[in-house]
Amino acid sequence: MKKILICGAGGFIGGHLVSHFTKNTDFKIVCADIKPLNFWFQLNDQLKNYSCDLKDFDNALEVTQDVDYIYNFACNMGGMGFIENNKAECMLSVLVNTNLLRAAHQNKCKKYFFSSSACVYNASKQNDTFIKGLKESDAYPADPEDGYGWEKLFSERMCRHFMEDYGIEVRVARYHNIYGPYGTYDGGREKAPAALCRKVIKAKNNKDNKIEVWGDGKQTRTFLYIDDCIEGTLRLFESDYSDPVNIGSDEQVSINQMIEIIESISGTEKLERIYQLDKPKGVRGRSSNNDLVKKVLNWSFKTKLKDGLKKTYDWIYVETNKRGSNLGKYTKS
Ligand code: GDC
Repeated sequence: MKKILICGAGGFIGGHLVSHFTKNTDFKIVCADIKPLNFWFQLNDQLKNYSCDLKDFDNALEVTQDVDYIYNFACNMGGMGFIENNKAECMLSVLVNTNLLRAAHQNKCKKYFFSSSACVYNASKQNDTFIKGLKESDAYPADPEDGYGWEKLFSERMCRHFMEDYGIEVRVARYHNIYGPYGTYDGGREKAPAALCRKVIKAKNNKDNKIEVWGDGKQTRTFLYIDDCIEGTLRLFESDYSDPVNIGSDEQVSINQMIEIIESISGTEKLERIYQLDKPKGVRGRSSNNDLVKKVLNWSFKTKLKDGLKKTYDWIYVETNKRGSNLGKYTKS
């Protein structure tokens, strides 16, 4: 039986992948995450679960023992509020990926998946709202998001060189703002879909009729629902395509448009928007070009933003109304 290691298994995407594999597979699954086990979003206590820091090479060596395939989602990350204010912490994730690649080589693992990000793309191509989708080649000449984006771009290249020099098969996905249930929705690391669902729920519960929005709300993004992300990730892993590829939706919306969708899901009146121009905004416009992923993986997203947001909103609604929930509260790096 082949053995798969999922690093970052206590986080959002890693947790969903573990859940997928435990329902649908004959593989033996091993999980690792820096967080204490009680902070994992989806913990399966039937599996071997390591709570350890992969910035330490000895830990990387231990968790990769007898492993055939590795999925690496482990990094210090979050939405704009986190990555803009924690650049050194984000860049230190380079140690996780580097240690895992070295350990994979030493322990003769066969295939390695790296979760990269749309934050690798050249900033000058993202200065307008409603831009054309970013093609994979738009990562160069390099001018990625400061801190977090540089780490992702560097680690992509580290993967490539481990493949060229040591023969480890690598797969690299550039994720475009993945959202859905069992992810962070408060505490400072949350991305816009979860943050705005939480804010609308709070406004509704408190009947205060207004929400705070970072920036002027005209900035655009594409958001990919977690189930589509997992499907694209699996398809990429099984493919023979080893260069980085976008895993994203191309349903580009402004933040204001996303708020309208969330308002209609919540059944509230139009809320007054307090635009906070001094908050972290990131690039002005970002969208995924999906020509390459369609060609090499025959993959496309299926979930419309309004449908994915409904599932996300409903989950956050229940979570925020639960007492004593720890979900989304993990802030230690
Ligand atoms: O945080 P994020 O989802 O990350 O923000 C998208 C836009 O939404 C930003 O312009 C932000 O200012 C705006 N925004 C408005 N209100 C709020 O309450 C809010 N909270 C948040 N968080 N944002 C708000 C992300 C990275 C990820 C990942 C993806 C890949 O950048 O943070 O780590 O790599 O990109 O696509 P975003 O899309 O800028």
